[in-house]
Amino acid sequence: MTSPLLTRVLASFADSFDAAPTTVVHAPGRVNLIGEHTDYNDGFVLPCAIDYHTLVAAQPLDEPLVRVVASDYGDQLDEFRIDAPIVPVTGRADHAWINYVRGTVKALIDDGLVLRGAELAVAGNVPQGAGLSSSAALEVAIAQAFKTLQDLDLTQTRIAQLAQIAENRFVGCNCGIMDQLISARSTAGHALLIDCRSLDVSAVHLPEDVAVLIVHSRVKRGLVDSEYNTRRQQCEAAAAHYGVPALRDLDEAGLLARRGTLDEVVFRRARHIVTENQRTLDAAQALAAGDLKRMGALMAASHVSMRDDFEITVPPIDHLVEILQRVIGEDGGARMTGGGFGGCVVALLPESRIAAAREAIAAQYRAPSGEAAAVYVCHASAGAGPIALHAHA
Ligand code: GAF
Repeated sequence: MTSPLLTRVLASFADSFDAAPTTVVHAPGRVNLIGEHTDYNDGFVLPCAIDYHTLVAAQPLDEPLVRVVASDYGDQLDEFRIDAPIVPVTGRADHAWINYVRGTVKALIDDGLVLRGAELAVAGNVPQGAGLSSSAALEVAIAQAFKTLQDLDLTQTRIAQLAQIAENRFVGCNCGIMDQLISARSTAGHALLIDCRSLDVSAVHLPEDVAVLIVHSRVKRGLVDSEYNTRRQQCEAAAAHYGVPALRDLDEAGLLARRGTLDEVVFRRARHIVTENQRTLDAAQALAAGDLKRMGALMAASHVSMRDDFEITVPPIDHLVEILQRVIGEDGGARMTGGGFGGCVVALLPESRIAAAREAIAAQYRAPSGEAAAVYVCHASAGAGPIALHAHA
């Protein structure tokens, strides 16, 4: 956690509410190491939280009112009652952040929690629009703020579920549970193998001296919403064809044996999910064993599957992955990460290769807009929770 961010959220709170907060909480963004689009198929994912966060500074209010100020949006202020129906704001793109807050508060109330009013200041440094889950971090941070303020009986898993409900039902994005769950439950220094059906998690230690590199392609994730929903529908159609509750319940033998008249495109979508689930389980083992060669091979296969079967990569992203794979060789791996159609590439590589990776990207990559890629060296961060203010004074 960077203290400039803490300074900023405290200043925003003080300027807006003329007081010091009683509580500050954080929730991290995430990068997914492997297991793409498997979460809404009840499958497996292996993300880690990153050391880029959303902070919420908070104090309770006696009125049934939430007042929230967003430091990242010029200290825009939103105010809404919690004893009346909470409705989305529409029509202004620069107000989009408000619906993540309102949606999360509504999800908490709809879940039966008795909320008090609160004043909140929000500040974050998770790169926005990059596919690093800045929105999940905001939702989880808001839920965490109420949990901490009121000492609510709310597990971290329930926080993730309510944040997902906010995103699905209030914001209108039909995402799975991965982003919210890793933000709420991660362990520092570890990736998390998540079973998206049972929501069981197991922490997988990241090998020492291995860096998590995130490279933002600067390709805007233009088609992500419509194409994301299409992929979901295709996966559901495939599950219905095979007569299983979700593609999680299918293995490669079943996929081939019972293919029948299944449409070719839908078959390839299903093949990505079935093979990606197995790769994710294998990757958790490889990582735990420190076998970066195997991990790199699994990441490479994941990328090919996303490119050819799920068709969610774009040429600049494929190019970035190739550049990184050449630098890394057999000492790690690289693949696109996140929903697709732009956004970021993730690489695992020895720390000693970071400089070479940066040089290769600078020399060989430009986005179609002419922009250079942005490179972030990340450390696996702890999940959402309160910040001990005195430690940062
Ligand atoms: C987005 C979604 F929000 C996640 O739930 C997940 O499906 C991911 O795309 C693809 O793996 O981040």
